[in-house]
Amino acid sequence: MSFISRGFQGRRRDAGDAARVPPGQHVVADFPVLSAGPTPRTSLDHWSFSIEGLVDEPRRWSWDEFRALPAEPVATDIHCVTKWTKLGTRWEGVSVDTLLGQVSSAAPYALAFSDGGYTTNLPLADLTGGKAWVVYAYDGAPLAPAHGGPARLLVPHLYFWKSAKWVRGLRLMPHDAPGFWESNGYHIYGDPWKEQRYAGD
Ligand SMILES: Nc1nc2c(c(=O)[nH]1)N[C@H]1C(S)=C(S)[C@@H](COP(=O)(O)O)O[C@H]1N2
Ligand SMILES: [Mo]
Repeated sequence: MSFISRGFQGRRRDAGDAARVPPGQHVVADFPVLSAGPTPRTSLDHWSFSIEGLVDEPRRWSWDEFRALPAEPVATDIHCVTKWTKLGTRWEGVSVDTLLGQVSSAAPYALAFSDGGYTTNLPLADLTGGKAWVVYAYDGAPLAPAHGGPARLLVPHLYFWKSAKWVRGLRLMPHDAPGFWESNGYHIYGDPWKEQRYAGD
């Protein structure tokens, strides 16, 4: 009965989707939770987002001030170093360009810091130019605490460990310095398209 060759049976992901999956990654339908520690709970009354370090005047937004900043929807694929990729995730938040636009700094690097002590380092060039956001909504709902709510960094062109959950600010730095996972064997930069998973990759 089978005159269709095996290779053409069943539903296949189309070539356009395949081109979106970096080397060594596989696509998942669910949204795994990966946290190095417990989920911190900071009430919105006590939440703030700060830009500090190598900056003329440090800047700090309360939750209400932060939520009053212009926001935008973001639809993007995300890639975890543990090899899952999730296509077409939908977020909403404030572009890091908007936040950095309110400070004066020539710093080339940043360390994102979070409630609970997590940190991750990024070049400023990877946080600017429409490539990074501080997001507070996922799939049309407030970002769940397990996924970094009330707000997380989203830097989807790098492995997802760079997208610090429960983010509370950026420390602007004169030089690159490893964050939590980068001090524990992960790559200093983390480009999924170059498979920069571990130090030395
Ligand atoms: N604060 C904090 N942010 C974090 C982590 C963490 O442990 N703590 N894990 C990172 C890693 S390794 C990944 S893959 C993603 C996981 O995000 P998710 O739990 O929403 O999938 O968050 C990143 N951001
Ligand atoms: Mo990860």
